[in-house]
Amino acid sequence: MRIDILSAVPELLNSPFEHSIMKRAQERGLLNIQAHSLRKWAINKHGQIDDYQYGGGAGMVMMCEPLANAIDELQATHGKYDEIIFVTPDGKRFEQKDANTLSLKNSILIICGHYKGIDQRIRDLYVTSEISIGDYVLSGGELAAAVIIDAVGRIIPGVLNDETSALTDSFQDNLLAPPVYSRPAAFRGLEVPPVLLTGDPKKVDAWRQEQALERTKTRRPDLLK
Ligand code: 6GU
Repeated sequence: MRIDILSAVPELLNSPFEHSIMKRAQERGLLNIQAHSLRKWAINKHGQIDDYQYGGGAGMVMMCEPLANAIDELQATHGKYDEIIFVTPDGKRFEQKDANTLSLKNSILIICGHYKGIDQRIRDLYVTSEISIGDYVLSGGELAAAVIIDAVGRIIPGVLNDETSALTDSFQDNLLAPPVYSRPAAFRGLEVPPVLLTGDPKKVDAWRQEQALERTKTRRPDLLK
């Protein structure tokens, strides 16, 4: 999968994909992530990409031309994107099922907004999906883009070593994950639940299922409806 990102601050995206699972996905050729500076398509020598908003009011708006020229050039070079995503707090809230759907695409462009957002006409003309990562406001879309790319990248087939492990994540079956333990069997007076030491996979599975349900009931009852 190819993922391009358009950003006024691409430096924010330097580290998130250089470690651990995202690094492996790229090394295996399963994921190609490229962050592009919008300033490359600035309207003048000063690097201008934003301007005052019509109608007045505080906050700058990211202009049409830099974004349109950037998208046109990227699509002329790499082909049409399957999705052009704008990350914005007024978008539809991102959930595991959205990550699952995106993980099957061949190419995605993510536009990161800053300031008051981007000119509405770019949303009308180019954007195919508008995504928020939760009900709070970030200072820019870059961290949201990184969250989405991580959630999508790790479930691309072949990225995780243990193919089953993504299936037991919290949310894949609308249940939170059960508690996990490692050595030692006793730590500061707390013991690992004896069922996990029985070596009986049926009992272990039943216990995990019950714990997952219990956690979900107390922490996220909305998931059970
Ligand atoms: Cl996608 N962008 C910004 N700026 N803030 C957010 C967000 C996105 N999702 C939640 N808050």
